[in-house]
Amino acid sequence: MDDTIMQSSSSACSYVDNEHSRSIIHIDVDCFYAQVEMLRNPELRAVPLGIQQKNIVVTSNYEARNYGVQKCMLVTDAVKVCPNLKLVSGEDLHNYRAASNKIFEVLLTWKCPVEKLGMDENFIDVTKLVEEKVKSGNQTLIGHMYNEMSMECPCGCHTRLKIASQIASDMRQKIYNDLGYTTCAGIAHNKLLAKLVCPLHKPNDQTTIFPESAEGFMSTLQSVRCIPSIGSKTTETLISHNIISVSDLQKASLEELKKNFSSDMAVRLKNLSLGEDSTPVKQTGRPQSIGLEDSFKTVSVKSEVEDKFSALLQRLLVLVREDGRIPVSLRVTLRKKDAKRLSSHRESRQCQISPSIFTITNGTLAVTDAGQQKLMTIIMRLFNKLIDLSKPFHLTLVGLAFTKFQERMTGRSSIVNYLMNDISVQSVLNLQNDCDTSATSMDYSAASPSSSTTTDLSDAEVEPSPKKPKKVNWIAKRRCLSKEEVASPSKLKVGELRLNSKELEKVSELRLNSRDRSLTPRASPAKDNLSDASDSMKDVAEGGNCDDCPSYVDKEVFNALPDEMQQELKAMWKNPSSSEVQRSSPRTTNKAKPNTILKYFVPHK
Ligand code: TTP
Ligand code: MG
Repeated sequence: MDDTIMQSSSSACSYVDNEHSRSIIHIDVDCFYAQVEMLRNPELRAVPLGIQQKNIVVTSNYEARNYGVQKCMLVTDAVKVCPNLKLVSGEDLHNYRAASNKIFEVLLTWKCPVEKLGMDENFIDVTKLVEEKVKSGNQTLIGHMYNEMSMECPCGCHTRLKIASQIASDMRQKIYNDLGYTTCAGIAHNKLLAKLVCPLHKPNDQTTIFPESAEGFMSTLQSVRCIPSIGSKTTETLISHNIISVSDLQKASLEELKKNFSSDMAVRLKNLSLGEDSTPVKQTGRPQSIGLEDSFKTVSVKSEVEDKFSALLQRLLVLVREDGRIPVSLRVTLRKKDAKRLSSHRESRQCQISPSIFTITNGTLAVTDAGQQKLMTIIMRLFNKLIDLSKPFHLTLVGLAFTKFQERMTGRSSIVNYLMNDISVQSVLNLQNDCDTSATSMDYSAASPSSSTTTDLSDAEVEPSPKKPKKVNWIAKRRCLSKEEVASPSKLKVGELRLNSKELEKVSELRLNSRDRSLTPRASPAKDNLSDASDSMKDVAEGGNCDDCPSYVDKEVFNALPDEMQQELKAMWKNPSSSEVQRSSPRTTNKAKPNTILKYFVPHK
């Protein structure tokens, strides 16, 4: 290698020399919704296809794109450019979500960190895998390379990225073989570049970019908005300072940027403009919330809102069943139109819900009709808090989301595993939760600015958390159990999912103040979702058909329990009234009952 090249290449790599160590792949499914529909109905493959949501074609197959049908085109315009466009409704996201999860699962088989981004995109950090393969010898790049003229970099990143391109190709091939979807991939040493080069050769192809091409590639982007982490507000600020293209941003001095942004933000903007991005690929876990939203022109009548929520709830329950976790918090979101100001804004309210609304039958999460009715009552109660019904209102969106979940018990230390046969199990505490009291599944009152599987990801404003009742805080702390406590369930004091009397008092007041009861003609004031747990006590106590042991209890397992616990249980089953949690007169009872083993039992509905 001659000196000039050496100098040039080392200077090209100097600014982030050690940052070339990673190999990142970004995979995006081609015309995702359209492919899902084409796989379901192969006849659609041969025709130009548009996927319609409301009056918009959210995506189209490549056949339709040849006619000029673009993503997010109005249906009327799409039909003009392609009169024989076949339109299929894409409003039910169920199949898309299922396909998205399957693709994610295929990618997980490489045992590298996979970060899901939206429905049809994933980042995969294949750095370690590349390290293993680098010795194997084959360094042929697969697919396209951005800027064939790039010079060799001494850190070895070219070799690594070439190997990453082979892995990307294998991944795309497996997604196609196993599931039938064609995809595009971008390969780079960071997420920003991998994502940005991914669509350069569409469909069904892949592109690799080497680090020294980063700055040049970024300068081709016409708008700063093309950079994924630059949002509309930042774009506005930049434009107001005449920084429009990425090239403008590259030329802007750090000092100039610092005048309008925080120091960190200014540096980040500058780095992004040069194609530098050190953000890690974060392994995607299960969503923190599962939500759905429905937007429309205007709804101003309560019964219509109720219908919208009811329809959303039905769909949401399907998602929750697929997810399998038991929701313990529900959020309602509204977008209100302010006719005077010609603007709209979002407002949300959330509250805890009793896990006993959900049942588990044969391992599947379900909700009875009564449970659904309870959920609707809660939803409309939250709605009533958000809307002053004495005045006219205009809504353009309603949203529902389950925002916190209880993991289902499978661990050996579960009391359920000691006591239950294969029956419906609800309201079971997970003794194996993490001990982060700030955000455990017990911390019901904290609003989580969480992401979700669906449109809930959008710019929903999360309402400030309602103040945590001290009791709940205490409960959350109690959830940090020592190993000994877990091993010896009789010592546990965690069965406090129920509200104490004061809280029950608040609940009944809330109920009395509730402006709408039309949804729950059968629900008596003393019995709503928040007092289910105490109902459960009763159910357990009444459930037995023998003196000592209710029928649903596995006697063999019961016999294996410590004596002390057996005695406690027997005594309580014999004398149910002693175990009934204070629900008969919530307004007059102030003392919390001591913890009892029966608190671990849940109703079998
Ligand atoms: P994209 O990946 O942006 O689009 P696409 O996969 O349909 O097409 P491409 O080949 O260009 O990648 O979005 C993924 C899916 O998200 C898309 O199939 C439909 C849906 N979608 C919306 O619901 N609303 C939108 O505004 C856009 C852009 C997409
Ligand atoms: Mg796509």
